[in-house]
Amino acid sequence: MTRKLITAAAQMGPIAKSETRADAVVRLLEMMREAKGRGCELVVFTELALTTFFPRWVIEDEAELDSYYETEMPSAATQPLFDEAKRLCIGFYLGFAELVFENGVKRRYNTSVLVNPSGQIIGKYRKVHLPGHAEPQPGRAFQHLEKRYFEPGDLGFPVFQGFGGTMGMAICNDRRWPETYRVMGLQGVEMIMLGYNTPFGHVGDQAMDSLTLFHNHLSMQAGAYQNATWVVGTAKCGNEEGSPMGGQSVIIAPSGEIVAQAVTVEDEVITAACDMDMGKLYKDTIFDFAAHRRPEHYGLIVERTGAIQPD
Ligand code: CDT
Repeated sequence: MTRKLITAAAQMGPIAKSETRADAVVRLLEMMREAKGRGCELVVFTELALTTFFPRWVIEDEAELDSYYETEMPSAATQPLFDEAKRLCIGFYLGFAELVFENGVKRRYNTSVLVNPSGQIIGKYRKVHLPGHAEPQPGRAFQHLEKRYFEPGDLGFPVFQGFGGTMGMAICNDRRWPETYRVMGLQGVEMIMLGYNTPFGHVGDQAMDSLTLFHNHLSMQAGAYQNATWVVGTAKCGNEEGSPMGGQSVIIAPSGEIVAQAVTVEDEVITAACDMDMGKLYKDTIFDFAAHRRPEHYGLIVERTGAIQPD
């Protein structure tokens, strides 16, 4: 019996600064219902799906900054997502800014949760690879202050049993780092879900900026293939408060092939029937880690070349 998981990536167009949580949730609910209508059991929303991408601005006022974060999940504003998921019997991945007090210390994370079709949170991930900078950079039309507004996640890259498989989460910039996929690959991950907000022009180098969409797919397709896993990448995109962001949300098979791709930079649901057994073909052959990986030799190579020691 094959394990088919019909999955949606629910891409979001821009969220204006003036839009409320309730406005965003209405859009997410609409896409959740569309996904269910197409037979999906799982819908993958984007990174920071409840607000505009606020790290583009310097926000000095703490109360204003706090207003972009969730202090509880679910909250009154997000409860409708959980209720509708339960009613429709569909799970979801949701990215949001998280504010918690730990031992009296205020902590901020860029977080995602995985919710099962009963409306219960079965997994939580906090973004590890925070891009951009902590201090505003002069001359930029838009900042990228994730290092100012978040601290690196402290939960590692765990995997979760759910949806008939082994599920993992990542967030945006994580997708560019092979370690993200490999740490979950070593735990047998079968589907990695991730959301992203990727502004054009963030590097300031024309040649690299023109490759933004290519690098988006390149990293996710490589991560999928090299770890024999499905990857679902969901964008927030379009022109958000004057900052254009890349779309092209995708569902990628363990072969590295794109099986579904968004064609707009607006709210758009794409779906695929993901065979969760497909990764086994690769895990048992070309990427049989036990048979072919040689971690004991990586250190020797590093020592001989005088490069840095492996972790
Ligand atoms: N949200 C996020 O991580 N965005 C980054 C932008 C590039 S770094 C300024 C990304 O990797 O897509």
